[in-house]
Amino acid sequence: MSLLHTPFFLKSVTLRNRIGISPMCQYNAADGFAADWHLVHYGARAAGGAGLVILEATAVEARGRITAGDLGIWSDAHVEPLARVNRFIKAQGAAPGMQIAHAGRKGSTALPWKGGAHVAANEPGGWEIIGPSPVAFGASLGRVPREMSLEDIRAVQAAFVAAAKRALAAGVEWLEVHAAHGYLAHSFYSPLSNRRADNYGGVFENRIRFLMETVAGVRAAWPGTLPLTARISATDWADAQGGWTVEDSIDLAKRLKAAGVDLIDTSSGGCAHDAKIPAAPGYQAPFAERIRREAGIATAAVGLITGAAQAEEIVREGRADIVLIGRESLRDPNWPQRAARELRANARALVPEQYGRAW
Ligand code: FNR
Ligand code: 531
Repeated sequence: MSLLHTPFFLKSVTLRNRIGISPMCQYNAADGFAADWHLVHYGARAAGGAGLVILEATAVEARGRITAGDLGIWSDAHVEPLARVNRFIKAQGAAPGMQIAHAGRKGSTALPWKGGAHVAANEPGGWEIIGPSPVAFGASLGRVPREMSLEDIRAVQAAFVAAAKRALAAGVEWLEVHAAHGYLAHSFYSPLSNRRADNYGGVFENRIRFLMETVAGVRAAWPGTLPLTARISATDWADAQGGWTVEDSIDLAKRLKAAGVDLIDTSSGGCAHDAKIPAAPGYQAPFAERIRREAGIATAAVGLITGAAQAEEIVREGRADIVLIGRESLRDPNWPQRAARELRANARALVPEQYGRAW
């Protein structure tokens, strides 16, 4: 009996299986608007049998984008195009999720396939980047963010709250706050990027304050019946340099749980540009396991999960409640169906009627 292919219940949402599609930027939006690519891309993965499809980092304000191609939800006009995608995802039997995000000091960059370099504020497609402190991500990239004032902090937190309300209007049922990969919220809690002397910097409680206040605002705006999750970087992979550690993450997870977060999506890295990350199959699952056990909160495991048996073991061993598939789902949108067949679960149930004869 495949545990990977059993339902997962979180608040009022039921996932048909433990397989989610990890949020992955498509860099294909104009002014933040979802369009045909997003419908086809996310629709195909919902039709492919995933229990949950999490839309990519969706910027809460225009300057919160990584690139000019990022999705956004800073305007009411963004809602209907997103709702069109979410309606299709839901019609396929998957739960529509969304990650709301702010790139902070890692914003204003060229598309990855155009080199991904920083774009200066005064160049076309560039804008001023902001962060907790004037500390560049990767000195070589020469991009020093403007240190955020208290007004900036309040404005960005309000943008996250407004984004949550718009996400609800867009049919999102699973909302994830992006607090990983060196983006704004992570850059506040990591000592590597936060050098502030006010009560948003210094000791642990101060560095997590931006995230905790943002989560409190989002939780209050998001229906209590729907899941609210957070993606964190469990470690900066820079312990020797005084970076954020797994122990920090366990403490943070306990506080996020107390603040009403329902699941921790456990990734890592992104803040120390020169960190040596020992990437290997399922290399981040141990972080999900420790947080799940020691903070007593549901977790998602992500990172080089490509095989059905590998995913099954992560769930069966209680390392995480769900697995998120990233790049493998770009290679094979039908991965959940194939995993079901491999694990002798009901693959046919995951196949659209229109495609039934093929199976
Ligand atoms: C990503 N990743 C990512 N993560 C995130 O939190 N928000 C995002 O929008 C994106 N965007 C993105 C785009 C692309 C093209 C890739 C390849 C990755 C990270 C992704 O969700 C996942 O955590 C990692 O890729 C590791 O999982 P896999 O790909 O090894 O399964
Ligand atoms: C990949 C990445 C994964 C883990 C740590 C740092 C970087 N990124 C992350 C993405 C954008 C593109 C690729 C986001 O989190 C938005």
